[in-house]
Amino acid sequence: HDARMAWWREARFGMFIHWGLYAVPAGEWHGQRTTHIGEWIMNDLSIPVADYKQFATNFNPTGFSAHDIVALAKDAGMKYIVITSKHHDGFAMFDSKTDPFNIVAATPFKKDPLRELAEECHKAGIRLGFYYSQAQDWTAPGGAAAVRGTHNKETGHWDPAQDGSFDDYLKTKAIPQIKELLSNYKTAPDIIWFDTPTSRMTPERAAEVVKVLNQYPKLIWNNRLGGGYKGDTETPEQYIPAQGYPGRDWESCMTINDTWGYKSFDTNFKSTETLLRNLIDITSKGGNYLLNIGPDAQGKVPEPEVERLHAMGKWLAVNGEA
Ligand code: JFZ
Repeated sequence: HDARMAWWREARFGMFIHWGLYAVPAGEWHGQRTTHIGEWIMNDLSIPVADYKQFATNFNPTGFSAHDIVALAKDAGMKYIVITSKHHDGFAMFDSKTDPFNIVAATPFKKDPLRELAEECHKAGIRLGFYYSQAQDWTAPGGAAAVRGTHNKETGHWDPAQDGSFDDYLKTKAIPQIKELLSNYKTAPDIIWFDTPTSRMTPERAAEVVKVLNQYPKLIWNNRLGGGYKGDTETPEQYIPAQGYPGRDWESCMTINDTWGYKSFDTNFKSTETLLRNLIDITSKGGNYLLNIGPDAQGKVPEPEVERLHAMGKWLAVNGEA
């Protein structure tokens, strides 16, 4: 157990990347701007499944460079990257034979950015993790949706196309895609980062996922699988626990502005000074800092984010410990 966590404990600083189809609307749909985080736009504006899927026909992120992103992480002093392989919208950012709603099969881009990222990370000695939304899936029939607003009080759904059996969704989409993520690339990912289990992820269902995870003895996974599983890491979100988590590994994940997924009009970027203070505060309490960037629909990292990461790296080069 400890040997498996050794690299993670030394890492201290990682890059979270929220990148997906939501970068196309970038916070705005039919003239309406979401007031919430960008990657939730489908849910917050009740976008029908068919309309949301249409975004894929316009998703051609030719500006994406895995090389540049890994170089940016490295320059910032980050030791690992966790990228959204599928967020709550159900769109897979990887080559999936399980489901055609993915970046290779459904977009003009036709390439697998996670493959490129895995290769660049491997070359650069940067560890790689895949975020996977195991329970919420707003475009797959039977996928869960957190119950919000005017949506169905029991299922959270807002479109009949979302209706279906959660067990079927789990068996025919989520678990097969988790297997793909673990086996598609030359090396298995170092981390699977689950999120928002919802009440659907019962102990029995979560156990089916754990069976798969257990085939990868080096794999690290977080505390958001559900079903009572504690996982390897605590994941305080947007805050720094005053005392850390005695006896537990933990990682504060934070946005660099006020959204995870790209929103064209969110310019509320934290200062480099604030970001450095967060890093120092977190690491002094024994945790890791997972700081988010949100590439746009071209695959480009917003310039204010690039600037801040370089500035952090510069400060660390002078004042930090290698
Ligand atoms: C979740 C996602 O819904 C969100 O889109 C983003 O990916 C974020 C990293 O994770 O949001 C959460 C999850 C957990 C908490 C808050 C927001 N929490 O425990 O307070």
